[in-house]
Amino acid sequence: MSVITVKTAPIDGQKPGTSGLRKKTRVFMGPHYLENFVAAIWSAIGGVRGKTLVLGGDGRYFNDRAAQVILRMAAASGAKKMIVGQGALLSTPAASHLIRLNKTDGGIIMSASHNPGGPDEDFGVKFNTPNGGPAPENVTDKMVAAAASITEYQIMEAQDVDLSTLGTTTLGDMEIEIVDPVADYANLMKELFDFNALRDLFAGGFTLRFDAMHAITGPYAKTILEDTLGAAPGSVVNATPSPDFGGGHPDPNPIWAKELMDVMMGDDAPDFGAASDGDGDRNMIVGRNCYVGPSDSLAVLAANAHLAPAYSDGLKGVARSMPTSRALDRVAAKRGLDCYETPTGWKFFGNLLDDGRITLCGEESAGTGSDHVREKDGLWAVLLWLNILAKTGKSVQQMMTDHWAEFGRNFYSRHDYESVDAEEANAMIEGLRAKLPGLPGTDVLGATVESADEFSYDDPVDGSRATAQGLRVTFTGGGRIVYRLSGTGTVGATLRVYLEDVSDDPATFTKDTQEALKDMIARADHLAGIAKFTGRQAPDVRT
Ligand code: G16
Repeated sequence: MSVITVKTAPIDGQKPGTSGLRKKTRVFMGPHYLENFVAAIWSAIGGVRGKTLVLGGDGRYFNDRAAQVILRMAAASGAKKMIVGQGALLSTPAASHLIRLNKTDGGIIMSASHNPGGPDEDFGVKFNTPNGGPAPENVTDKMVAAAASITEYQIMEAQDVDLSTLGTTTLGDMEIEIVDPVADYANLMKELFDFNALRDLFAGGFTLRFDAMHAITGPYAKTILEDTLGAAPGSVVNATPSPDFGGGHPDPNPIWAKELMDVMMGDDAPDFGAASDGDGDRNMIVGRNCYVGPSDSLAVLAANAHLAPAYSDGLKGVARSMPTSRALDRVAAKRGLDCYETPTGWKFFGNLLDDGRITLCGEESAGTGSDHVREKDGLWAVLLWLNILAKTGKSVQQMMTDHWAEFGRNFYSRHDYESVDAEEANAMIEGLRAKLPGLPGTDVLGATVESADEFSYDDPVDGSRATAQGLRVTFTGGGRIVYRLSGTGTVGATLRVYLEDVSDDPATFTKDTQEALKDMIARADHLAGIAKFTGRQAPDVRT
C-alpha cells in the first residue's frame, strides 16, 4: 500500500451551506470533487495526522464509495483511527453521539439529509467538530479557503476496506473500528427516557406508526420502538434504508409523508404517528386526526420535558431559529426561561448548548433536540413525545388543546417556492431589503408594520456575528412574515416565506392554519411581489 500525491485544482462552488456541502450526486462523483473537499476539511482542522474521527452516512447512493475514498485519504494523511458505522451507516444524531462518547477529534457525516438520493439526486458531506456539532462558520470558512487554493491531495492506493463486519481492522497504519450504528445511540435513549413507562404504554394497547421513509432511522426505530419498548411488530414502516429512499423524498412533512398522513387522518388511525428524514435528524409528529406543526411540537416539548427523567430538574433555557414560530417564547416567558433566537442552522445552537445556557432547542424545519447530542434528533423527539403522553395519559389532540388553552396559539406555516430562478429570487430579496427602513408604521392590507429588519446574530458565547440571516416584518398584534433563501437546495434558489399570526381566542384555535393565515399570506405577496418575481401562483410546499 502506498500513498499517492494527486495533483488537482480548485473546483467552483465548494462552499458549505446551512449544513455542509450539498450538491448533485454526479457533481460529487466527478473527478477530484469529493477528494478536494475532504482535503479542505483536513486543512481546516489543522491536518488529520494523529487524529481519531467518526465516519458514517445515511446510506444514500454513493455513501459506500465515498466512505472508501475518505478512509484512504485519512490513512494517507496519517489519521490515527476511524470509528465507522457498520456498512458506513450512521444517523446524524448517532454520529454526533459517537463523536462525544469516544471524545474524538470530530467526524464526517455523508448525507444530504432530507434531499432525495440517487445518481441524479443529492449527496453531501459535513464535518462535525469534537463537541459533536456541525462545524461553525469559522471552520467552514477555512474549508472554503482551502478548497479555493488546493493544488494536491494525498490518498492511499489500497483495496476497499470490508465495512460489513464488526470489529477492528487497519488501513496502512490507521486503525478502523467498525461499530454497530444503533447500539450506543439506543443506550443513550435508555438513559434519557422512562423506558418502563413507555413499555407500559405499549403493553396497554397504545398504537403507533413510525414511517422511516426508507431511510436511516428504520433500524434505530425498529430496535428501540419494537424490540425494546414493545410496540407491535410492523409499527415501524418503510424501515429498510435504500440508496434512493425507495424513490421518495425523505422529508417528514405532510406533503412528502403523505402515506402516513392518510393513515393518521383515516378511521382506523393509530394513537400516534411519526416520521423521520434521510439522516434521522428531523421529525414529524402527528396524532390521530391531528397534525402537530414543528414549531408547536417544540413548544409542547419545552413545556413538558420535565416529565422525562433526563429533564426532570427543569430546563436551563431554550432556543429557536429566528424563522421558527414564537410559540416557544410564550412557554419560556411563562416558565421564566431564557429564550434565544439564532439564525437558521443547527450549528448556531452549539455554543449555547456547550455553555450550558440552553437544554432544548428547535427549528421550524422539523428539527428538535437537546443537550444530549449536538445535532437535532428525530427519534429522540418521538421518544420525548411518547414519554410525555405516557406520563400524562393524554392523546396528542388533547395535548394540543390544553397547550393552546394555556399559552395561546401561534398559527404558523412555511411556504416554499422551489427551484426558482436564482437571479429573480435575489432581485426580490434585494428589492424588499431596500424597502424595509420605510415600512414601520405603514399599513399593509389592514395591518400596521411594527418593525422591519434584516436579522443579524451576535453569538453571546464567542462574540461572532452572522449577518444577512433573513428579512423579517412584524405587525402590531403579533403577526410576522420572514423571507429567506434556503442554504440547502441544490437547484436554482428555494424561497422560503415563513408566516405567523397569533390568537388568544379559544374559539379560533381549531381553525385551519392556511385559513387563519390568509391575510398574512396576501401581505407577504403584496410586500415582496412573490408571484411577480417567481412566476409562481402558489408555493410548492406548505408546512
Ligand atoms: C438543515 C439544517 C437546519 C436547517 C435546515 C433548513 O437541516 O441542519 O438547521 O433548518 O437545513 O435550512 P435551509 O432553510 O437553509 O434550507 P437538514 O435536516 O437538511 O440537515
